[in-house]
Amino acid sequence: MLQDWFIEAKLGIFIHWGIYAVKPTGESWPFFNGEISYEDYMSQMDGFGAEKYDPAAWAKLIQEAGAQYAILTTKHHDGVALWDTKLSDLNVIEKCPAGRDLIEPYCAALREHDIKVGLYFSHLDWSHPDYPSLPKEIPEEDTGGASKTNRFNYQGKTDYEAWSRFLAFHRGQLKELCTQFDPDLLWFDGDWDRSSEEWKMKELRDELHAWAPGVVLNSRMKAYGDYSTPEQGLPVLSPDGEWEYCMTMNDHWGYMDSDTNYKSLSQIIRIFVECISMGGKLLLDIGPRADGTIPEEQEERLRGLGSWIRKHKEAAIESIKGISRNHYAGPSTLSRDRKNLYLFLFDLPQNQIFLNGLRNPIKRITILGTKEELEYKRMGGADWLNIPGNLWIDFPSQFEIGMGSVVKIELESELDLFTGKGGAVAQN
Ligand code: FHN
Repeated sequence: MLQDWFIEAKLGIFIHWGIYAVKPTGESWPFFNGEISYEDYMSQMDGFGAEKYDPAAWAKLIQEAGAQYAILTTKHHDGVALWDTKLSDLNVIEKCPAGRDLIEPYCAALREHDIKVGLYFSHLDWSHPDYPSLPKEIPEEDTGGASKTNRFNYQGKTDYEAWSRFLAFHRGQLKELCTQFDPDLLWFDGDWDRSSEEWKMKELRDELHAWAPGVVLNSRMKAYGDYSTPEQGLPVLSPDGEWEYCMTMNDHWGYMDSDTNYKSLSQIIRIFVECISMGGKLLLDIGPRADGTIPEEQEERLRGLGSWIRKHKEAAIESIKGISRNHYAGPSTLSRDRKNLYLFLFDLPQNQIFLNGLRNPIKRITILGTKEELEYKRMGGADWLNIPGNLWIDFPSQFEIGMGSVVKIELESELDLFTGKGGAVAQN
């Protein structure tokens, strides 16, 4: 169920960590798509040692990034559990040099740093013998030389005896996660294969709340989640209700040494601001190496984002969604009491900053984090119709191009905007 901490949160850190970081191959999909054989993919278990895993350092970095919560993969579609599950020997304790539970220390470290604990769990499990799958011939040219029959692609009818055994396993692992780690949030994935009825999602919601009272559930439980999870494509319009946009820093969720296509810090800040201006939050992904270290490019971006957030905290974290882009042609937020309006500037204005439809008298306009006051002038308007003029704001002398500056407009009263179609318009 939704909690105040989640509604007020603005930034989460997503962590995709698993055996797929060893070669690396990318998470689960390479064997599903026949790019490599299942055996080849799973051989990575021999190299997953978590030798330098330092959850306290992770938690400190997540805190320095300015995040309020984090989500760690406990089991991706490959079925390899990062905790000591008693329901399968496919886990990093029994099959990997890591040889220990990796989830409990993550949860403890986050809690020591006042970061809410999120656990990712894949409903589907491409390693489980009872997960419904029927052999499907895939054309040689589509397999890249891998085995012609990919037992992970299933078509047609499900064996419902196997399915009920799988559901018992699915529930059993979720009960382990809930009762052993008491997560604040469960981030589900992989519900697409079966219907809500086949997953028994309605019953699952009740079971989860019995095992972890108050736990927040993401949308990937068919219709039984608490919030939307748009992924990789930044929404243009705000999804209904609470939502969180999840995004990679480069093009891979898990560690991929060859992937240097990183978004710049300025781009990440801009995407973060676009999310919060629409009332959403950003779940920014990192992919640690098999030894538990975090790629320097990712650590650098997390620290840079945190530094920017600390400088603009009242506009970025202690705020609510902003105003329509019909009023200001850019992202904005409001203070919770609606008496401060924050306009985010990422591009150098050619002349002045333009705001339309603001009725409030203004106390002053400054650049957040500086003492610089900006000159402004209200022009036009139709007082007899209570239609305010336009506000023209001189842009700041010191302007940090790209990293996002914030114009703070302190109002004499709660925000009052004109939202009509104008005054005495000509009647057709
Ligand atoms: O298939 C997964 C994918 O590997 C990755 O974990 C993303 C993260 O949101 N979720 C699924 C694709 O939507």
